[in-house]
Amino acid sequence: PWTDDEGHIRTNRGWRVQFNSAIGPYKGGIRFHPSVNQSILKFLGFEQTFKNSLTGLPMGGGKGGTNFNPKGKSDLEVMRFCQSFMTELQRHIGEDTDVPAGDIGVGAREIGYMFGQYKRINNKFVGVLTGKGLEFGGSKMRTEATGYGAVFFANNMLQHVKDSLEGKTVLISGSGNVATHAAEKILSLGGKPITLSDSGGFIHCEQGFSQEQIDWIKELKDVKRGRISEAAIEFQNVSFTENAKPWRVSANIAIPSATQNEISGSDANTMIKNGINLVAEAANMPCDQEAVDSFVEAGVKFGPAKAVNAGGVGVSGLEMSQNSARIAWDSDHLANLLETMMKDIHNSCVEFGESEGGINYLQGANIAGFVKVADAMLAYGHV
Ligand code: NDP
Ligand code: 2IT
Repeated sequence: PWTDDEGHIRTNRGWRVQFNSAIGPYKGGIRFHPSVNQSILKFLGFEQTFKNSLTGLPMGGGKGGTNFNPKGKSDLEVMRFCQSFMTELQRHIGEDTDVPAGDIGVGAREIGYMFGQYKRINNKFVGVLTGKGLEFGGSKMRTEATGYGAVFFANNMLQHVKDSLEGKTVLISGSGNVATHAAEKILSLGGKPITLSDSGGFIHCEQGFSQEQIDWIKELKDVKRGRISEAAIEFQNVSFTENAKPWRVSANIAIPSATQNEISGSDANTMIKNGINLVAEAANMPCDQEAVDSFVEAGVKFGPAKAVNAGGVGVSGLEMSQNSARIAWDSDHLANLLETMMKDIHNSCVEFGESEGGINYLQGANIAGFVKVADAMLAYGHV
């Protein structure tokens, strides 16, 4: 329960799914979105278990969330909701038990309110959440990690077949944390991010978004909490298409970065016809099963979410290490660790995914992630 600005008491449901702790404390994000239910959090917790295993760090899998809709809420309403949510959640989590982080609708602001409430109640300053502000135990590079990591992974896939990002056009969906940082890294590695979106529609810039435009969009989303359509009013070379996804635009690469099931089988067939030959899932399971099957059958290089977006939780793991040791590493060091981690994950996918038609990244990521968790569970015996 939380109190809105008119003084009315409102109620939302919240959950935490603690899926598997065989190789470390439960670890995974918290999502604030009206579509959240227990079923969605269970699939996310399941996937998180194997993703976290792929990072090579000691983290189990979990996921949490609520059907609270942060859109249109004031700062104080969000604060009161976060405090109420943490008042319940705090008894279930801990730096060695379960360490939540951000996800859709949960960024630095929400983590700050939740960490503050945990600290207030427990009188302990510990790394119980990741994605914290840099002033109070957050790690450099965590904000950028998921989007940057996804692009490093896509780049590794290209380099494996002696190709590169240079000059490639890239469709990106979403315009939040993951999407904007993916766009930024694509640009810095010589590619052209040409679309971004939100739940209202998508924007398209034929020559590719500039860093200045990406910065403007970050500010629009993070600070002004505006809509992506506003970018088409601000910039002459940007167009907006209402109530549509970017998948009909011709390009070389797609990096879906908004939400689950955002690419259907028929979207996939359109994308294949229009020349997409690499898909890297930066969101969690953005391609539905038919879409995955279509891409794999058509020989499109397909990077699955649990490998592609593991850089986010990977740097969360590094935030936990820094918190435990009470130290703070610099950006260059963390950027190197992230890049190396993504390379190692790519190598694991290659090792377990080798097949006649090239690398099957789906198989590679599933097997590589599973083996360690299964071995640990067997080693523990049973009671
Ligand atoms: P944000 O809340 O920062 O941004 C989400 C973006 O996706 C917004 O543009 C939002 O538009 C759009 N979106 C969300 N839900 C829907 C929907 N149902 N239909 C259409 N558009 C939607 O979230 P993140 O960038 O953090 O997360 C994006 C994806 O990446 C998620 O799948 C998340 O699980 C995954 N992920 C995130 C990580 C992280 O570190 N943050 C780590 C690994 C994976 P609108 O504002 O209109 O809702
Ligand atoms: O889906 C994910 O991997 C995340 N939302 C990040 C989880 C984390 O603990 O950093």
